[in-house]
Amino acid sequence: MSFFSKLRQRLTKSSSKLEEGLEAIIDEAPAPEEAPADPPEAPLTAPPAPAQVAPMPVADPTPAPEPKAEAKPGFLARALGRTDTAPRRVLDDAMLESLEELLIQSDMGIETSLKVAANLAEGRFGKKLSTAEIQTALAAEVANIIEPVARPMPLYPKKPQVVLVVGVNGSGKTTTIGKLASQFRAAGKSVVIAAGDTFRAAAVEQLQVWGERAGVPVLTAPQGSDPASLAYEAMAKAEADGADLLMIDTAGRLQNRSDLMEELAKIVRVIRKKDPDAPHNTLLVLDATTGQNAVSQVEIFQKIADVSGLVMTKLDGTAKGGVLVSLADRFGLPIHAVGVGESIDDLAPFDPEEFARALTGAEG
Ligand SMILES: Nc1nc2c(ncn2[C@@H]2O[C@H](COP(=O)(O)OP(=O)(O)O)[C@@H](O)[C@H]2O)c(=O)[nH]1
Ligand SMILES: [Mg+2]
Repeated sequence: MSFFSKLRQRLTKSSSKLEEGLEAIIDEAPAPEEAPADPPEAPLTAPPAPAQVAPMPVADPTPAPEPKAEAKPGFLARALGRTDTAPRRVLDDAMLESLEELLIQSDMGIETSLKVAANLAEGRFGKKLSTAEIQTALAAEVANIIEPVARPMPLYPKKPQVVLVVGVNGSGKTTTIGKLASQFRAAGKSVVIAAGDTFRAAAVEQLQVWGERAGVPVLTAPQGSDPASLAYEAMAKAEADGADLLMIDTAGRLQNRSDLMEELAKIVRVIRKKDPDAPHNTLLVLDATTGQNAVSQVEIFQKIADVSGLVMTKLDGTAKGGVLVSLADRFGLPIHAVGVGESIDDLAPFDPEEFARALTGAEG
């Protein structure tokens, strides 16, 4: 299976949440379908007050199972390619507000959600839209925001190129290093890994497994020992081996921020003794399932490390994929890759168009 279809498949939690939300919004359309179809063309007689437009005894709108029945013709029609029969709703202020809420719920953040909704409304306000049309428009707006930050991790000719990997515990640093190492290896690069999370024995073992898989040497140090001296040794080994890349794993103990800051600063200090330009990349790994919490993680890590780019993991199985859009909009940091699973191939370059379509469930 191509990675693209895999991305789409893995992002279904986010896209189906958005799609269901959109269908619900369309279904909520004020009822007067029979009445004059186009309000602007209403007769010259005094228009009635629109207040009592839908006096039907509306059932509790949220958990009712029936609305599915109404949504079905639209779905079937779309499946048959008859998009013209899909349910539609006029984009008005109320609908726009519902859209904004839906985007906020998908973890896009308030500012970004308002911006995306406003841009979407431009040129469409007052028009009748179907779910599929909104999905396509949303995908285009999302792509606009994420396009400028979608950049692969820059590779410099310098050997070894040092990649420092930071992020909170459990965000996916070690796994991402394993995936990156094996992908670089497959691309013919030689790699050395430093298991700089000396705090957790499990992290070291985990890296050794990845290293074996990828055929990459993993330098380790006893639990609790100084990660900076390990980094220094690893730098020496990478130089001696003529390795293209040195990837340094780190601990993510944010509970003690000043300790972590000191630890990272020390690692940077010692590797700069060997190369004043190192680290050439400082990757911040973020877990998509933490949703908007990722925003504060970026703020914190920008203070304690010179973050040069982001990797977002665990986009599979979360309905919070929208957070990536909000990060792109807010920080403008390059997003190099996305993680969509636990195995070696589950790290993909960040393709903005594909991501936007997968996130929104838009066709194309
Ligand atoms: N589903 C999924 N799990 C991931 C992904 N990346 C990492 N994980 C899992 O998240 C957990 C924590 O990852 P780890 O690399 O140990 O995080 P670290 O503490 O930052 O080094 C592990 O169980 C990984 O298998 C991903 O993209 N998708
Ligand atoms: Mg780890």
